[in-house]
Amino acid sequence: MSMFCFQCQETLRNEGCTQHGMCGKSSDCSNLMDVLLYSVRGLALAVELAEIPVPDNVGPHIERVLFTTITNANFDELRIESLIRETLRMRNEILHDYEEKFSDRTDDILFWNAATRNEFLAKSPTTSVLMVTNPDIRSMREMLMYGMKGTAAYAWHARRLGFVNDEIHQFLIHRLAQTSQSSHCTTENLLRLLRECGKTALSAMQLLNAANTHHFGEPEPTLVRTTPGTRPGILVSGHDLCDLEDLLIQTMDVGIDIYTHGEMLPANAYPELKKFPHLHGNYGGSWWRQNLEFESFNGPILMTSNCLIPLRECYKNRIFTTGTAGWPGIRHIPEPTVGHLKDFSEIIRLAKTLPPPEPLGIPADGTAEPEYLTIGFGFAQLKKSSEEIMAGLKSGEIRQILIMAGCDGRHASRRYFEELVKNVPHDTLILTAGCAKYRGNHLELGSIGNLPRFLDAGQCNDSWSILSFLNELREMMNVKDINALPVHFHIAWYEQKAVCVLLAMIALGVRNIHLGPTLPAFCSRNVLQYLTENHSLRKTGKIEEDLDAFQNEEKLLEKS
Ligand code: SF4
Ligand code: SF3
Repeated sequence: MSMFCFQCQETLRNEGCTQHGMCGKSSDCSNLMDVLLYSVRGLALAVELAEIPVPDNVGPHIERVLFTTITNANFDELRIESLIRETLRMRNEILHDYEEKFSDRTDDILFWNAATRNEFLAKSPTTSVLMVTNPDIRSMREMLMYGMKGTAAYAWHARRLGFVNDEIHQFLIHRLAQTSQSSHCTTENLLRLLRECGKTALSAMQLLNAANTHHFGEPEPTLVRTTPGTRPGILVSGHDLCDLEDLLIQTMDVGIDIYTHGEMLPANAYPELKKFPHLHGNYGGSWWRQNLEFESFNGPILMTSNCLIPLRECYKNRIFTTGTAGWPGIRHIPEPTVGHLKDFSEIIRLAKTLPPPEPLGIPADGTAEPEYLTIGFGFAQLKKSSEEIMAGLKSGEIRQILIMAGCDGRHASRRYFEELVKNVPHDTLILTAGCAKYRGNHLELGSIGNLPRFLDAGQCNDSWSILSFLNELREMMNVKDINALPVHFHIAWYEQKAVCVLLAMIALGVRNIHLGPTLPAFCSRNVLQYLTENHSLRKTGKIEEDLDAFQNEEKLLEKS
């Protein structure tokens, strides 16, 4: 069966995946996701038309659905099918309870029903992205959907820690409802909604930062060990710090160590997580290296969110998913009942029977010194360093700041970001967040004064820390906006959380963002032109030419 998906950077020929996903998603899975998103728009429209407060179960459900359809989160068709059923059930309940509000409506999105996989698949052609025939409207509507997916993912993690912002799920519901109706999908309205989405994305990142720092303390500069120990281990990947904490509690004094992978690396900087002596350190690099690194880890692996890639036989029997992550046939750790921890006992039992991890890329004879990564420059720490950074900028010791953040990916073209970090002048301070950090965090980049030159703010959602710090710096330096600071933005994007962060940056008025390694396939020519003309967004260029800008550009600090 054919499909259409163009939501991520690795989409086929930078146009769209049409037979199967380059990510490993089957066409059926992709088509079921289209139906799921259609169902969730219908649910949102039912809530709007019923003119009721958002029912308690609907807000979290919508977040879960949007997060589940993010690239590399969930490949399990049975889970997608059951989410469709659950969504239709919730919608039908509202239709039933507030029948009078729908008496004059005939919309398919409100009244269609189905129960079986075959019926869902039969429905899918009418729910495809391609049903919107105007390429500009399709482009903006999808960009909005991707921004909402990222926003929902961040809100989901915050909710798990008890932090909820009603305005975020109100936004998601209103906008899903609106964009289910073509009358609302005008250029003007969609542009407005995209700006609104950027602001909501910022709120979601701020909420998650509040949730994380409230529970786990402010991240602090930390050297994270990257060489494994001698005890069996469990490797935790994805973004969910709450899952990591539950696992750390359940593995106290049982003779095994816990390691982070990919986007879980920043967990090592939070005081309430690093206090566990068996949080040993980090193993490996960013998400796409899992098929190279999971084999030699030897122990169980827990995926708490994206990015999951097609599994290799050698670790298939020791990988688990939880939260919104899923893979067909792989054991999934369910949500706990209220007041309980997630039950990771099956993973722990398995870990005890398996050998310890093997070192990666260093001599295996145990003679090598442990290697470390430096992390822990979230907002509070950046703020603490702001006087020093301002003084450096004023004295010329720091000439400029490079923001190299976003996602990593497998294509060779991503070496651009590594080359950039390696070759920018030595008086450039580099700030990073998201898994793009793995393009620079292994390099010896030295320091400026007391500060490492490469400052890692954390996960992709911690881009909020970078943006808030720049705003702080702007105020301290008395310049009128962030664009007047000597800052260069080179953003690596891959999936929809990066789209959410990009919309947040645009909403803040950031200009001259270099986005790469390609521009999104979901942006039509006119939408790209709009972004170029109004926000000076551009594609990352040839590395030599882009580096020239660092040598030549003497940015004047405009006094406000
Ligand atoms: Fe293709 Fe990306 Fe969609 Fe996967 S998520 S099907 S790689 S566009
Ligand atoms: Fe990475 Fe998947 Fe985007 Fe959280 S984990 S930034 S790609």
